[in-house]
Amino acid sequence: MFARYLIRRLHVSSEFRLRAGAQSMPRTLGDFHETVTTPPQHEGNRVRVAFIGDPNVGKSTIINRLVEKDICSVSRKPHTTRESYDVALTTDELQMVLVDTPGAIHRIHARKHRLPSEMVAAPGRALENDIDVLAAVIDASDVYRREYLSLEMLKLLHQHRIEKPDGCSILVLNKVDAVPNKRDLLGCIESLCKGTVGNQKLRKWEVKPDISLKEKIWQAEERRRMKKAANEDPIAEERSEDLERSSENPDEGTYKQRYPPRLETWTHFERVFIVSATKNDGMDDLREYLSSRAQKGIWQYRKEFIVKQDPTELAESIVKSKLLDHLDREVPYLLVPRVMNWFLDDAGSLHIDMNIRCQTDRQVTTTLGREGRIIAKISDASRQQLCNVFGCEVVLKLFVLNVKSTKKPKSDDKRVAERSS
Ligand SMILES: Nc1nc2c(ncn2[C@@H]2O[C@H](COP(=O)(O)OP(=O)(O)OP(=O)(O)O)[C@@H](O)[C@H]2O)c(=O)[nH]1
Ligand SMILES: [Mg+2]
Repeated sequence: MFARYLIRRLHVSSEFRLRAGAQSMPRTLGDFHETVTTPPQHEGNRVRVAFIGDPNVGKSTIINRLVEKDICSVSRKPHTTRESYDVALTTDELQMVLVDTPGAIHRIHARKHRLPSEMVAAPGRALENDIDVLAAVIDASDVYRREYLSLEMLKLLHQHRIEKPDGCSILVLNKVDAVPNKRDLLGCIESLCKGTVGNQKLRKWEVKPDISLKEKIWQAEERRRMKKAANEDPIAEERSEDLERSSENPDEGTYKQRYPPRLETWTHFERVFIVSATKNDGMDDLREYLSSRAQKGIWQYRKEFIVKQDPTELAESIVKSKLLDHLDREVPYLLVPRVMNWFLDDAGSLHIDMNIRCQTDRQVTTTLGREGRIIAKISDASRQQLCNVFGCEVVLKLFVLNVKSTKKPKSDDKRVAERSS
């Protein structure tokens, strides 16, 4: 037991040493405001890039890989990013500001899943702020959506073209590690760009006449995978139900017949990138291209700036992403982490007390898990990421409580999960 504790402690400490020389997040609100409010004097090369795409396509993961820090919150569930914010990658000569945005969704979808309306407007609002390059991210492993651009995406691409005529847009096909047959990607690009990239016609690719046996096997696997995912993801649930119905009742047609890929294409993409953010494949090319789009100008942020989220908001979004990763179905969407206490001690360790606000006792028990096992995992994973982001030791206390409880709050009413390094 003690050995395991020691190993964990050593592991965390070695991470600090590795990152000691690197830029780290401001650890207090005062430091953060100073970085954001003091105007930069530096003139150099600068570029602003916004990442847009359907929910869960990997926008935040791509930004994390580009800046080589786990700043943006990522989870396996959709709607992890709730608002747009800037993340900067600054070197001596260049400042690249990357804008993470929530998944582009229709307001009806937002209403159905009780998502705030600001989330629908956020990607459009991000484009109002002088975006040089608009990166449209597609999940190449999603066979149902990888061949067309949603209407929301097209609206954003049009908006960008109007607001920044001298800007450009690029297509980023992500998650290629999860595409069994890489040849399929050619067909995807063909239909997404209508065969035109950088004002040049691409070679006409052949469309395969029939589905091969391999593809059929893969589709069966995909169906099984989606059924499993349906327990966690409301979008997957809808899709898997449709898939199930279409295979049972041939009269209803296949999924693709019922929801034919709409021919929504964009012929103004300047470049296409095929990447895998988790495997870090193709990210150097993408970073290099984005750097090449930089132009001379006054930097938007100071050199020390990393992310336009105050430290408490950042900590809350990290814990929220771990709740999404560890809890099933809609429960984690309903939970609200709130920082109650934030304190940097003389030894440089950060002490964070956070409430996880639930609406019912059932949510409290689900979040805690049997003998507090789930909350312990959430707490460990959150603390680990907080240590990396803030570059210091973090003592995190999570309090899971029902805010609607009529019982008088007593100290032992608060169920506590505490993990500290
Ligand atoms: N296999 C694979 N998974 C990936 C890749 N990139 C991201 N993911 C996974 O996709 C899931 C969603 O990633 P996010 O970065 O949160 O996606 P997002 O587009 O920011 O999602 P929202 O903020 O919810 O719109 C996570 O589980 C990632 O680990 C990739 O290249 N390959
Ligand atoms: Mg995101």
